[in-house]
Amino acid sequence: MEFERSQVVIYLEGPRPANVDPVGPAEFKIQQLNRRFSPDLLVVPVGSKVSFPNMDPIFHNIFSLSKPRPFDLGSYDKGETREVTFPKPGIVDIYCRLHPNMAAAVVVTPNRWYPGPIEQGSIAFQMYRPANTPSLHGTGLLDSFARQ
Ligand SMILES: [Cu+2]
Repeated sequence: MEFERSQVVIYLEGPRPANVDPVGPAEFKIQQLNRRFSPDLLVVPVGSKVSFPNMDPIFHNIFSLSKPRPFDLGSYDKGETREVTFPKPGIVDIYCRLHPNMAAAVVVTPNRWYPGPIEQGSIAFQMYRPANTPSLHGTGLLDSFARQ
């Protein structure tokens, strides 16, 4: 199998079963650094909050037109940060109005069962499973998202 994409995200579909230890949404960060998003691919469970600190000595204006979570953070300067919460699963493409070469994506998963982005050539996959949970007997659908 030849990978056409450099990064692939794989996760299990479906809501968290009621008997599984609840792991709530978490907080994440995408920096604007050297006129790039860092990281430029982020996987978060639904409900998570992502902050977008500007580390550059120039303004950035981050926005998305993606259906799960359209937003526009406006222009802001070095040292400032703004936040976005992602209440729906889906893929959110993120850009900067001031720098058309800047692009990132946030993959919002319906649960926490994902291994994070997989580097090119790697097929290894470890499913996240909280402690004290019954084994999950493969009833979930695999979904994936690839980005160049
Ligand atoms: Cu910018």
